[in-house]
Amino acid sequence: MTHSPSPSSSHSAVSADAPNTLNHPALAAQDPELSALIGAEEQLQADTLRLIPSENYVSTAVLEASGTVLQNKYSEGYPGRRYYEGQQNIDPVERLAVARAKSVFGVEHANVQPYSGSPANLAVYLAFAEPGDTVMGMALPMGGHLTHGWGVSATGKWFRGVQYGVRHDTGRIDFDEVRDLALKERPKLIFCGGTALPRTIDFAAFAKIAHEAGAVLVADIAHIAGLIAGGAHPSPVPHADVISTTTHKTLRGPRGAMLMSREEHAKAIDKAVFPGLQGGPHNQTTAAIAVALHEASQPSFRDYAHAVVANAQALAEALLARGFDLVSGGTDNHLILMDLTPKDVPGKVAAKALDRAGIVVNYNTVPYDPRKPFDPSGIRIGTPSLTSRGLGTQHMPTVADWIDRGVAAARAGDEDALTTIRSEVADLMAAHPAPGLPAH
Ligand code: DSN
Repeated sequence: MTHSPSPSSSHSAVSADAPNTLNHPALAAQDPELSALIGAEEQLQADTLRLIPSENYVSTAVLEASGTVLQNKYSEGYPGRRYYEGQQNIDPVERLAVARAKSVFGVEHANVQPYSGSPANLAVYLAFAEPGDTVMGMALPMGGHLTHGWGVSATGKWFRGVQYGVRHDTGRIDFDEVRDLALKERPKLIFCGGTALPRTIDFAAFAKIAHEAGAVLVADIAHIAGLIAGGAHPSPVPHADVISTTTHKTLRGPRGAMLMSREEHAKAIDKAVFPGLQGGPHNQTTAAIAVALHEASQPSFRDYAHAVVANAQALAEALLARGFDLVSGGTDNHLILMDLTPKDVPGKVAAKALDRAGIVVNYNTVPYDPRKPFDPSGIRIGTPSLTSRGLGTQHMPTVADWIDRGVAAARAGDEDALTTIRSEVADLMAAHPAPGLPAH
């Protein structure tokens, strides 16, 4: 049996000029200004090649669950232990989401209430550390996340963050360096994972170091949760003490987050999320997480996760063939980090030009970047969204060609070339409608 890697879509043609308002008639009638903006965003998402690796297209079912009357209900507490009455339907919704998270990831405990990735990570600090404690994570410019103890974040201000990176020559983590730092600094928490890591995370190696240093290992799998659910990346279970993830990236759910662990940490995590950090959970998001987890448990999602990686690797090869410098030389997952220095174009200039060409990426620092974060040397791209539209490895040379021509046009200031690419992109996108977008 074959399975389509794309979730079901009711979408058909996407080429109308006027913003769509038919999908939300009440909003269109009551607030045409806002309705037009949403319609324009639907059109933009339909027509452009979205390469930001932390974005995706959710299914119509996930969108529907997000926009329900569950929005109207307060539910502080946990199923069976709420501070408000009227939880007859909310408790089963949250129990369903929790059960599905436990089943998809093979964990003993799941908390589906964190509002997003940063609050989820902050709850981990609250559960396992005291202000002023030392915590360790990958430095932001090396591919880590703000909440892994980086200085400008609350986690770097209220805790003492010590940071590891990747090697200059390989672009990969040096586990001897991580071990030396951990044994010297004895952090309470060690975070692995990040936002710009193109390579497989060796959870076992991190666990060995954390164990030796007496630290709690936190695997932040926000970027790769869908790949793990689909068997396209090794799982942090049973290596990590705590697993933190957002639900809206490769997992293809609503904007939300989860914390998972063994049973021994369940109480500490739950207490930290509520009442430690948050008030009432966003029940409409909990429901949509449950839907996404149901989708992630289907055989077609395995195909999707593997197709995301195959597409990223095919795209990396095609970019290397066009002379691009990829951090670490390629990718094992959904993400590619490109240093544009040899192309003589700053990352931000390239990102803005590609945006005008209908190719949406983000500018990004590369390890040891001599430029500033707001004007860095690189761009970051990924394949979760295009794979959700059903694009396959056969399309990746075309995508690489557009990026190549777009970067060259950015260097030359050739707006006509960008306009030509934009129309080629729109043609391919029209042939591969995105999930969740209404017919225009
Ligand atoms: N903003 C997310 C990303 O783009 O990777 C990380 O929080």
